Amino acid sequence: MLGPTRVLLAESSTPGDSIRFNIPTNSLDINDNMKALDLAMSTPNPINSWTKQQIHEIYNTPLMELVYQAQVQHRKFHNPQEVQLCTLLSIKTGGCTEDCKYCAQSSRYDTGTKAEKMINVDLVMEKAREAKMNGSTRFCMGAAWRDMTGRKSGLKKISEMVSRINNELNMETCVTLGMVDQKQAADLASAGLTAYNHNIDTSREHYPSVISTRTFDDRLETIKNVQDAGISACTGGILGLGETPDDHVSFLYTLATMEKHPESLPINRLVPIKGTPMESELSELPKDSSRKLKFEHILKTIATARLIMPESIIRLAAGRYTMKEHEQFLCFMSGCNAIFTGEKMLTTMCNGWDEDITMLNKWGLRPMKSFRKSKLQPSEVSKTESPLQLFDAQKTI
Ligand code: SAM
Ligand code: DTB
Ligand code: SF4
Repeated sequence: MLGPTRVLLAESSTPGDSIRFNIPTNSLDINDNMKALDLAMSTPNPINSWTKQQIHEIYNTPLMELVYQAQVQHRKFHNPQEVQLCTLLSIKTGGCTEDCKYCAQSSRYDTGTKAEKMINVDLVMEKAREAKMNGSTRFCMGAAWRDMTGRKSGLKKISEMVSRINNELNMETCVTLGMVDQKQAADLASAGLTAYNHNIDTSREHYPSVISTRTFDDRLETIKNVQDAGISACTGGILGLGETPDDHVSFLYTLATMEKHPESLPINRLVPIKGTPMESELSELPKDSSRKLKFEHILKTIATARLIMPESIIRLAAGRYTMKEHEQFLCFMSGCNAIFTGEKMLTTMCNGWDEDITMLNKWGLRPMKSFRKSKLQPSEVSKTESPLQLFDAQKTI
């Protein structure tokens, strides 16, 4: 039997023009000399030894080729018809001690978001049930906390929310509560938590310009604690914090060289919040500043992430409501396969379920089933239900 097929590009005399060969290889030992894009496209398993140079090379591939290859990669590792629908609920809003320059919930800035107490378990169950009725299979709960130190009763209540959502609704659960230590991560794992969201937010280099009250390495430690406890890491960041394309490469480098790639990778587009330092800094930048995020850089980041972390679920997160439908479509073409959908993000707007269901149906996409990440071959995909049939079936509990 032939080994894995390696797709090679033979350059012609016209720049950018290339002829494609499928060359069977029985060994991938020759990887060292391969072009980074060829390496990404030929690997049967995720690689975590990427260099910044390789990621830079992929990120700077001409956009049309980059998006095309990302879509091919996507189809090798995921069912191209499936999108994971996740709904978010803020269970403890505002009053946060941290100084994240972008955040509506920091008590340091006058953003109009008031500090509230943690909401009760019954209300959480009501919201989770509503999310399930609308096709979401993952329910994520967020709290405006720096960390879980001294929050024993909070952790107990959250563990109860997690196990009730798992057991009564059979939904996947995710929480984002700030930093956690090994014991807190183990407690959440015992409650049955599927995933923990903790973002690196941006590149190591740009990070100190955004947050001073906890370090980049603090973030990595929480992610390790979560993974060591057997919980999936949902780890990504925000684009549009005044970073440059090199920061995108470095941000992806940190994620792609983790011992285990994030199971889920949220890509937030900054929602500039009036009253935050980030909003005022960005509004002062000249129009043509290289620190202003361009839409094509969102696509390059998503497509590169898909190529170098092929198994991860890439989630289009905050700020999606600011994108036109064709822009969202391009994000999906580049390898996104998950969204937050529902009434609200934490404090900012979200695209509603009905609007999303209409959009996905129009594109021939359907919700991913709970606890299942299909890796069907395209030939098998056509045998599955139509998006509409499945959508309607899932709306009944
Ligand atoms: N307090 C916890 C923490 O910071 O880890 C959990 C909640 S926090 C709001 C979750 C993530 O939301 C942040 O790490 C950041 O990536 C994202 N986020 C917060 N405000 C945002 C904004 N205005 N625009 C885009 N993303 C934002
Ligand atoms: C993530 O990366 N994005 C979500 C989720 N993880 C918890 C949160 C986005 C919050 C956006 C700002 C807000 O709504 O306040
Ligand atoms: Fe607090 Fe999280 Fe907002 Fe930072 S991002 S201020 S830690 S709620």
